[in-house]
Amino acid sequence: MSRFINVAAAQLGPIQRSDTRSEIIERLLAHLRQAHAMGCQLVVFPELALTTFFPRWYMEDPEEVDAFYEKEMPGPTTRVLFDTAAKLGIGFYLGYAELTVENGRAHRYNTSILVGQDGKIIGKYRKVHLPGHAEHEPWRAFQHLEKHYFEPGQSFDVWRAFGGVMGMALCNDRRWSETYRVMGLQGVEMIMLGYNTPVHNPPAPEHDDLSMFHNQLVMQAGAYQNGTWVVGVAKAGEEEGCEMIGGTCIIAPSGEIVAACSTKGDELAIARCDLDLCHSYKSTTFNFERHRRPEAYGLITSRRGAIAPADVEMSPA
Ligand code: CDV
Repeated sequence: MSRFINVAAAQLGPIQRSDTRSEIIERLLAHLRQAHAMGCQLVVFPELALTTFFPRWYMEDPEEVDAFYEKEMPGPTTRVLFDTAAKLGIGFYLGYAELTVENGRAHRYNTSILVGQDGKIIGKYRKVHLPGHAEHEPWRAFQHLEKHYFEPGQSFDVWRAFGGVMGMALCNDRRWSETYRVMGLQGVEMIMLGYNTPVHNPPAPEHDDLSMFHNQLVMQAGAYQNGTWVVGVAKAGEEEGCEMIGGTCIIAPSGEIVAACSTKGDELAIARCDLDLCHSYKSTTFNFERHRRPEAYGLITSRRGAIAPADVEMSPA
C-alpha cells in the first residue's frame, strides 16, 4: 500500500531586522503558492520564520524584545497565511516566537504550529531543547540567548493529520536522539523541523567545518532509527552579518536524503513522501515492541548530566 503526501521544504534566505512582517509574510505566501502549483499538500517553514533570529542580540528594552513575538496566532498580519492555506487547500508548519499570558503571567516560547489544509491549527509544539545561554556573554562574536528569551516546552506530541502521524521539533532538538525516540514511540511517520544554525559555533569553533555534516548526520540517523520521514528546513545565508548554514532536506525512513535545496536563499525542495515506507523499518529492525529493552534505559529519564564512575584506587600488589 502507499500513502503519499507531497511535501515542500520551504527554505528561507536571510531575514534582516529591518524587514517588515508584511514583507516576510509575502515571501512565505510565494512559497505557499509555488508549492500548491507543484501539487504539494504540506509546506514546512523554518524556525522563527517571521523574524530575524533575534536571540543573537542581548536587548534590555522589553518593548524592543516583545516586538519579535506573536501575541496571537493567527494575528492581524499572519491571518493571510491561514486564509491562503484554506483557499489553496494546502497545510503548513510554521516556527515563530510566541508570547502568551496565563493567569496574569507572560510566557515566551520558541514555538511551531501545524496548520491543516482547511487553514485551522491542528497542533502546537514548544521547543524543548533551548541551546545557548541565559546571560549576556560579550566575548562571543554574536549571542545565542535562547535560554534568556524563551521558557522550555515540556513534551513531544504527535498528531493524526495528512493521512499519517505527524510530529514537530525545532532546531537544536534535532541533535538529541530523545527527540525522535519519544515521537517514534508514538508511531510518528513524519517529523517537521525548522532550524537556524550559524556556521560559526563560538564555544567550539573547531566544529565549524563540520556544521553541515552534523546537520545531516543527526537528521538522517533520527529518521532511520525511528522509521520516519524527517523534513529539516533552514533559514539560510548571511543574516545580520551571521552566516547560517542551509542544507534544507527531506529524509526518507531509510535515512536517505531524497530532496534538498542547493542555494542559501528562498527555495523549495519537494518530495512525494510515501508514509507507508515507514512500515518496513518499524516492523523489522526497529520493531520497538519486539526489540527495545526499556529496563536497561532507566538513566535516560532519571539522570540529566553524564557522571563517569569514580576512579578505583588500585591497591599495590
Ligand atoms: N536555533 C538553534 O537551536 N541553533 C542551534 C545552535 C546553537 C547551534 C543548533 O543546534 O543548530
